[in-house]
Amino acid sequence: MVKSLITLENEAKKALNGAKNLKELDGFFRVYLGKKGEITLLLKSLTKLTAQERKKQGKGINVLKGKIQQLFKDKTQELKQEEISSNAKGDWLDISIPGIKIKQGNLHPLTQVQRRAQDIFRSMGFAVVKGPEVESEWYNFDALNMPPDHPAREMWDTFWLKQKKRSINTKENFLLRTHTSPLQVRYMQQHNPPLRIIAPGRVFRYEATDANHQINFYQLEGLMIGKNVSVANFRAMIQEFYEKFFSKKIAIRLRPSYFPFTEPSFEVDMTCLVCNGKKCKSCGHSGFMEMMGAGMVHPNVFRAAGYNPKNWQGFAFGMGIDRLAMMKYKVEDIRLFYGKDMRFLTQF
Ligand code: FA5
Repeated sequence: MVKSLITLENEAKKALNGAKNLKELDGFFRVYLGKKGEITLLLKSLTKLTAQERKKQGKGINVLKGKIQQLFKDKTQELKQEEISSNAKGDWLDISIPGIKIKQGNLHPLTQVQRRAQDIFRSMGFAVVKGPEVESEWYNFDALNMPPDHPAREMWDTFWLKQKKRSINTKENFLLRTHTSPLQVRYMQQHNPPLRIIAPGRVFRYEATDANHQINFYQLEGLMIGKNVSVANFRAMIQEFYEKFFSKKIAIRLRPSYFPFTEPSFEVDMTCLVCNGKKCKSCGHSGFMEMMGAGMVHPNVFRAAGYNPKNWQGFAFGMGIDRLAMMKYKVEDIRLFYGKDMRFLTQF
């Protein structure tokens, strides 16, 4: 052994006493206790000795190592304490510490989709209007050509509201609106044609949920009335809307359908973008997603709103905003939008 253990101990103690701060203490650790430190190397060199020698020398070195480690620990504590009290005295500020990141929220994907759709319709000359979610039976059904005994009422599974005490003036029933179509009559009663409006909002249906049905979802109603507004205008307008919304060519189809408040009536489907038409659970294994109901406004709806159906004509449509969001973001299941999983909701 080149240095005696006593010399090494004295040297180490001197170096330890001389350390003025934690950085110097780090240096001390490297020289004596680190991987290539003197004490560590001494221990490693024991392998070259005979078993008897190793036992004799090893004990001494381990005792020394223990002593120096303890002294190192004490010194570290002492210097840390000193550093804390000197920082407090000197109003010290470490400007290199990274700041606390402020978490920024984001709009719900359905809100984003609704706003984007509104912007596109605004650019096409449509005004945005809103209406009540608790609606009267008259606006939700009667005014839309569905008197109380009309079988078409069955098309919408309805949440009726119980009224404990009716006011004297109203014999009306109320419900959670099943669609945004009541806004057609509400708006026409207050405004003269020609007109172009959209009415986005929440609607409610008492039905079972699945991959593309919710009990509470969002629709965007559209209404355009003029002297010569036709189905061709509707077809062109909706095609343009989809192309602006998806920023690419979209295949749509108009399917004959029935709504009491439009004649003729149709549903608009588009190729399912979740599976690109290959048929998946989101599109009910059809390759197409039903996006909206539409048609030419029925004369009885004009009458309910106080318009003369001989003078005016136009189209109306009601598109599902959730379905639009499913297609835009390729979301397989509508229910994900209503869950509380922030990992899902914050990625849009
Ligand atoms: C209606 O609600 C009509 N008021 C639409 C309309 C307006 C027709 C104006 C004619 C003129 P429907 O029930 O089909 O129609 O719903 C319209 C759209 O809402 C559907 O095409 C679909 O995109 C969406 N939708 C319907 N039910 C649900 C549901 N349970 N969950 C999510 N979206 C739905």
